Amino acid sequence: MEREAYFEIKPYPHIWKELGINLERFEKMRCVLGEIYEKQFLSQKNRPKGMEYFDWIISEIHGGRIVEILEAKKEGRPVVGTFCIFIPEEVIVGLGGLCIGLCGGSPGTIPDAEKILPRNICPMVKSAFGFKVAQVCPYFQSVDFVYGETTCDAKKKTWEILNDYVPTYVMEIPQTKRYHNRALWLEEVKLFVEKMENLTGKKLTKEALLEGIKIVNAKRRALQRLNYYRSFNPPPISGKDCLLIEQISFYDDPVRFTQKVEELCEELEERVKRGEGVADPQAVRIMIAGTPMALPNWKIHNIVEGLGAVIVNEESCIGTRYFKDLIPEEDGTLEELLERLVDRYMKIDCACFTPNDERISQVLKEYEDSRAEGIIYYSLSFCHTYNIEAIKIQRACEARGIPYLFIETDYSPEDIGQIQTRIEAMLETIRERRA
Ligand code: BJ8
Repeated sequence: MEREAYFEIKPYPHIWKELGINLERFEKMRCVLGEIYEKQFLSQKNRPKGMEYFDWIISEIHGGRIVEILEAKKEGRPVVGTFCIFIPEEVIVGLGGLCIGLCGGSPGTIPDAEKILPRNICPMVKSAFGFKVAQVCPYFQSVDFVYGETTCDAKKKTWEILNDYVPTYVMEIPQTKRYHNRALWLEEVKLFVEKMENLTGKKLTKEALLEGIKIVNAKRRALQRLNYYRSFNPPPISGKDCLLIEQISFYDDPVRFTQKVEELCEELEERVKRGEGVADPQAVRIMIAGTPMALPNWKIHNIVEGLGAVIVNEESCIGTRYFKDLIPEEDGTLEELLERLVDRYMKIDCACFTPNDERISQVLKEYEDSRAEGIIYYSLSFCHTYNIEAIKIQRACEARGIPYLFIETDYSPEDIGQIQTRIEAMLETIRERRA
């Protein structure tokens, strides 16, 4: 008997054609994504009802949201593509713009990138770049321009080449946190505001920036609340679903997204009161620390939760590093608001900073808060900063007797078996310690 169709990522061929998408390639990718999504997400047991919204968002990932973006463009609102949580979203939102995360999490476009970029660089950069050169990403095709940054070498040199395909501007991100680095960052933020004003023809007023701060703060607060419920045992929601929500936070409408996460949190609160969860109360609780996992990179979560454990935290930019800090919302001059914004962004503990000791304390704090029983340190291949910083986290874990596992991988499925064996061994060690 023929199997019914998989979860459908809705087709919008007329829009894709308008955007210059490579339709034949894209059609295949769309079907594969639907199939993977059904297998990895819809098969989960006892998912919260509030996940229906996020399923819907995925079904409209290449359609409904793109229509909204194109409508916003018609209204003269700027659509800015970004690759890093350092790009000040509050400014973009304050100017009425849309901030769209373009990081790539799919192996499908890496061969396209490798025709131009070296093979031995980060898969996230190659995947994203490949989406643009192969013209198979409606988001990349919709943005007015891209704002890159100078966090790592792979990114900053790729922007020079990406500029041949889409207008690409670059913000300089400090690499240390001394007094003059903060001053440099403040200047960069002001230049960013100026550039955005020139590109949009709008002036950033203090009222507009405050509004942007409030909208983005509310989004970050909702994500903090979502993460909080994961600290209960049994957790009321899976790690995979939380990662998905964190990924969606980078391209959904921020106000609607916040409302839907808050609604989901109401449901999770009730679940916690009833002691209802998505995993066995005996399930091993794992925390992830490391490089961001961009959509649709669900590799590690799928392996860990497929082995009966549960992921209770992501210390990552697609995770707590994105939402742990807020900007005070009191009234002030534009200059004061920008200063506060800069202070908030200087707390980002990306491994591109040196020294970066605050990240170690943050990882340990999140380990405690999430009531995890072990840490998987995840580094994308060729990400030197996170890769090298792993040893510091490993030593901090060893000193405290925290079970720790380092995994360096890319997007290919080839090492799944090997990773699975290593994670299984880690879970077994944790179970033995409990006994
Ligand atoms: S603030 S983590 S989003 S830079 S994984 S592309 S660092 S080689 S993603 Fe990042 Fe901003 Fe830092 Fe966060 Fe380079 Fe490493 Fe690849 Fe990376």
